[in-house]
Amino acid sequence: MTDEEYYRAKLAMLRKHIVPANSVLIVTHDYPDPDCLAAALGMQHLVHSWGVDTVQITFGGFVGRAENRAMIRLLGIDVVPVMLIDISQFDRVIVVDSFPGTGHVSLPAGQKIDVVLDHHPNQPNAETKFYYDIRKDLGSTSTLVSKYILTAGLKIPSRLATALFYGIKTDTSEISRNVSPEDLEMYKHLFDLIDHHLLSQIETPARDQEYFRVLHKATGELEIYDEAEVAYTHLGKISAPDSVAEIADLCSAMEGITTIVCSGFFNNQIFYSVRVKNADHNAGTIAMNIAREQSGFGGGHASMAAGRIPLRDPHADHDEALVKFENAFRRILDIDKIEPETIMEKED
Ligand SMILES: [Mn+2]
Repeated sequence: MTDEEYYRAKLAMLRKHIVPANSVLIVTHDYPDPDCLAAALGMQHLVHSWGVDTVQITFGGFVGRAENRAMIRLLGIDVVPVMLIDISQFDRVIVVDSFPGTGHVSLPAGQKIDVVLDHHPNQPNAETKFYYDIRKDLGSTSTLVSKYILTAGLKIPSRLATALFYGIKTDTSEISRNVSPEDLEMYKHLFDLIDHHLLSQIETPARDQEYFRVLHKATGELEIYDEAEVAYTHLGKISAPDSVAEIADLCSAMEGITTIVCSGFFNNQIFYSVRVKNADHNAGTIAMNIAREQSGFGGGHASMAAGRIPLRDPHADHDEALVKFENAFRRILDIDKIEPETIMEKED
């Protein structure tokens, strides 16, 4: 089977699970990132082309990161928080860039889902009733959706191309992590279609003062475990959970560090992100093991992963839960015997 035949067959199957329908709801993961927003926008384009009138994009949580807010505003992506949506009004439900039941999609328990498109290492089981295309080999869901759109013979308007390109770009760290030949192929294809001026505006957005407060906190709290090449920082109470991903990304640039963990309190949970630049370690496994020990949710890719741990008693001492969390990841990373230095101490 050629690549084209493969995608034609996949597209036909996908279509069969969606049409006929008058209305389709596309759900991204909570606190959406560029990849899931772009994949949703692409699916909206595709599903519209099948004659479906209403195609609404929705998400749980909110959009924290300034780049992602700029993306929604500048590309005019019409999104509505899931709490404002009556899901029963939609004929079909599509989930993009995540897998139901992993704790990252805000849908009511027992909600019927028709289609799931994802590239995370999630495993459907015998209970799985929906149609899925899970491509663990791809660096982004945007790549998969771009392939579908092109296979359908549709034109990709500049606004959509910009979204999909940015989705691939961010999920693969500019074609440097988790890249498959198809990611590269779509990245190159989309490059000629995007609005470069808009993209640069999205990538350098205006930032609120909170961003700089978080940055200050992140630097002040930064602990370095030199011999293990690990850095850790705790942001305290944060006003948007994607801050932990943002700071973890930023710390990835640090010389001499290969593993970064960042945590913060949000909504009576510890949110955390893990980044790994060393092929001997796997961020997804680390995030999953932390979650497992702490009865939370976690997982992801080899180089970037995340999780959250609900605090059982919201009135209890947050510090106690944090100590437990920190002990868990220190044990998992085998750095519990190493005395860390803060970045400020290291100066003198
Ligand atoms: Mn993704």
